[in-house]
Amino acid sequence: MTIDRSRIDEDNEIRLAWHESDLAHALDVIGRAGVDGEAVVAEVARFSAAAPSWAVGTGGTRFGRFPGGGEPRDTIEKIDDVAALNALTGANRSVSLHVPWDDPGPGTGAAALRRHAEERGIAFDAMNSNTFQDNPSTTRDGAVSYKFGSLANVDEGARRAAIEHNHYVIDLGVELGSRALTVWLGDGMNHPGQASFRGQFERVLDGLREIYAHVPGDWEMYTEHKPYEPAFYSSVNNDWGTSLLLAQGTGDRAKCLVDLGHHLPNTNIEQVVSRLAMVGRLGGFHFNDSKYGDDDLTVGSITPFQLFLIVGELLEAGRGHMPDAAYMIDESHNLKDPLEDLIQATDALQVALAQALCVNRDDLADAQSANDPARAAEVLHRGFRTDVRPLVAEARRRNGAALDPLATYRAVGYRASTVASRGSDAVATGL
Ligand code: RM4
Ligand code: MN
Ligand code: MN
Repeated sequence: MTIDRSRIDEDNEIRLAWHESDLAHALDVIGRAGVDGEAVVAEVARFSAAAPSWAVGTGGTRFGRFPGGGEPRDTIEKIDDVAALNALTGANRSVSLHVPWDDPGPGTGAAALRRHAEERGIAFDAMNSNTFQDNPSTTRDGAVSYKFGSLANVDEGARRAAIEHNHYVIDLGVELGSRALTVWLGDGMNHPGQASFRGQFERVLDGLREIYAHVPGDWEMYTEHKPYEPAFYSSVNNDWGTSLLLAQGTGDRAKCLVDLGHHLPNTNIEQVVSRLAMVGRLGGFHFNDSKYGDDDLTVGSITPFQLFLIVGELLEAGRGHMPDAAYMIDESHNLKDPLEDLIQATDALQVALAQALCVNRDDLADAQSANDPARAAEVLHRGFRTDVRPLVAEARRRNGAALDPLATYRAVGYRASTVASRGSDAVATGL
């Protein structure tokens, strides 16, 4: 199941005349701010964010899940959905797998996955291991349990199984052509006094070192922090400081991954990004938005100004370009069609990037040197309030994708066709 390029071109054709006049106007406006519009379009066109395999299906909460039908039934079909998404956005050129949810098993499964992805033009982004659930294949058929933690567990058998699982995920990633491993742990405490803070940290660090020893020389390993959930009193890797300690204690290619929903309320995430980039330890990003906690809502839907500032810090770190990092969208689509939500998330990311690129950084630096916060605010807001949508549409068009991806997605009837082929009760595996 794919979306033909010709169908996208056909739909673009209807919008082309208006697009061209909108684009000419936008280029004019930002040119007056001393920003090179062509460079903005080129940088947006270069950007890509991986789609997670677990987000092409409906998400849910612990109170329920309301799947919409036609969801991918296996990893091959998940790759098909990511390819369809990428055909429309031109900016989701890779998929991030979660193991064991996406484990192709022994034999030729991995090679078949890789071939299928190559045929669809999709690469494999960072691999995700899972030791926050008990799965027969990660717990030695139930001989151990992660109930009291994985790498932090006082039970040596559980720690060993968790390390071996991560080694397995790395080996699978090598077969697929991935270049990174993301380790997010559910380890922590639900009750004060349940364990030793220090003991848990030391055991996690030891475990990460053993996992890292298995990571190929051209790979990176990311530690992803999160303040709470599933552990509600304390997480072992609870904040960026701990994540940095773990990375620094592990090795040069151990870096930190920032998930935008994994911060306590009011955390200045753009400052966190600046700090980690400053010390060369910013390795990965999970984009989403939130109002209260790890809500996994649509990127840019609640705090677009914060997203703009975060992307601005990334550009600062990359001297005007998005630095090399594993960018991924980590959302849970509880109400929207997952692909529609991913289309909107990708668009929001591209919009934030274009807005941040529309900030005249020289003007900002001048305002900063002059201790002129009013002028600095003007410069920032000029970028943020620019209607960059024609520039983003143009970047998509140049990538052979859709001017208006949501409208085209609906026009081509992709979901109706997956419901027809996969069934109205097809539900994706995962969370
Ligand atoms: C976690 C975290 C991880 C993701 C899981 C499914 O909250 O964000 O990145 O792998 O959810
Ligand atoms: Mn995440
Ligand atoms: Mn999360």
